[in-house]
Amino acid sequence: MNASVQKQSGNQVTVDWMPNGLPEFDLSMMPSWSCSHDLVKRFQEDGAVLMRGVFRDWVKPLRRGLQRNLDAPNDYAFPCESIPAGKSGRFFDSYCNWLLIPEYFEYVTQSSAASMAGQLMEAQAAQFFHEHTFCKEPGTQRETPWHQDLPYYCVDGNQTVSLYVALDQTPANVAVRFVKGSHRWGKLYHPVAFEDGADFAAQGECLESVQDIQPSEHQILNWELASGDCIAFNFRTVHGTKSDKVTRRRRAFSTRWLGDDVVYCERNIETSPPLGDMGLRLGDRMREDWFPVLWRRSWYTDAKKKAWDDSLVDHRLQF
Ligand SMILES: O=C(O)CCC(=O)C(=O)O
Repeated sequence: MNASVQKQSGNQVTVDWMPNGLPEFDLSMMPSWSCSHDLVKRFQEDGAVLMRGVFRDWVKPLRRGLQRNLDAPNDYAFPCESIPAGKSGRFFDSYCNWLLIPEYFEYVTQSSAASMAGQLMEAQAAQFFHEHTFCKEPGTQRETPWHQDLPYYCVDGNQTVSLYVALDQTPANVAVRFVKGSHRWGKLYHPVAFEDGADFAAQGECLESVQDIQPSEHQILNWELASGDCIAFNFRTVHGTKSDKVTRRRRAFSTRWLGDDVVYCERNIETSPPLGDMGLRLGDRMREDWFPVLWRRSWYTDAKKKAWDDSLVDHRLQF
C-alpha cells in the first residue's frame, strides 16, 4: 500500500472477523430465485432496482442479529458511530460479522440472496464479499453522504451488487437515493467519511470528488420502503440520503456480492475491510476460501436435468 494511506473511522479493529478458514456449510437450504429478464435489464441499465417484499421472511431474524450488533458494538467487527456523543440520534454501522452473528450467517447461506445476486450481475457465479448493517435511530439528522462503494474496497470490476434489505418502514425522504445510471459513468469518486461527508483520500489515485456531483442535474431513484423490500445496486452506483430528520428507527442489512470480472486491487487508502496480506497479486480473483462462492449458474441449469436431491451434493461446499 502507498505511504499516504489514511485510516477511516469505520475500520476500528475490535474483534477478529476472519477466523482461520470458513466453517463447513450446507447450501442445500438455499432457494433459487427466479429473476425476470426485465428486472436484470433495468438493474444493468439503471444501476439500482427495487424488489418489493422479497426478504419479508428474513426481517425478524435480521433485526435480532442487528440488535446484537447495536447492543455490544465492540463485540463485533468494525463498529462505526457517525454521530458524536452528546448529539441527538445515532447513526451506526458495522460490517464483516456474518461469521459472528448466527442470524446473518443463516441469511447469507440460506436465503435466495446469492441466487438473486448472481442473476442480477449476469454472472456465472456469485462470490460473497461481506455484509454491512446500518441503523439510524429516531432523532438522527445526518445524511449518508453521496458515495460509491467500490472505491472503499480492495476489488475492482463491473459485475457487482449490494442487496440492501430494509428492516423498517422507511419514508422516501430518509431512504437511500441513487443516481440513476451513475455506475456507467466510468468514474470513481474519492471515498468520504460518513461523519462529515469530507473526502478522506485527498491524494493518490486519480479519483474525482463526489462533492462535484449536482444531484439536481441527474435522475434520482428514491423509493419509500417497507420492511423486507430490497434494493439491488451496483458498487459503482452513486448513492446517499438527504439530511432530513429520522423520526422512526431506520434499520437496513446489506450483503455485497462479486461477479465473474471482479479481481483484487490495491487502493491509496485503507480499504474496507482492511485486509492484510491475502497472498494475492493485483488482478487475482478474491480467495474463495475467505470469500465463498455461494451460487453458480451451472448448479441450476444442471438441476433442470436432475432431480433436486441428486444435485444436493453440488450445493455443499467443503472447506
Ligand atoms: O443506509 C444508509 O444510509 C447507507 C447505505 C449504504 O451506503 C450502503 O449500503 O452502501
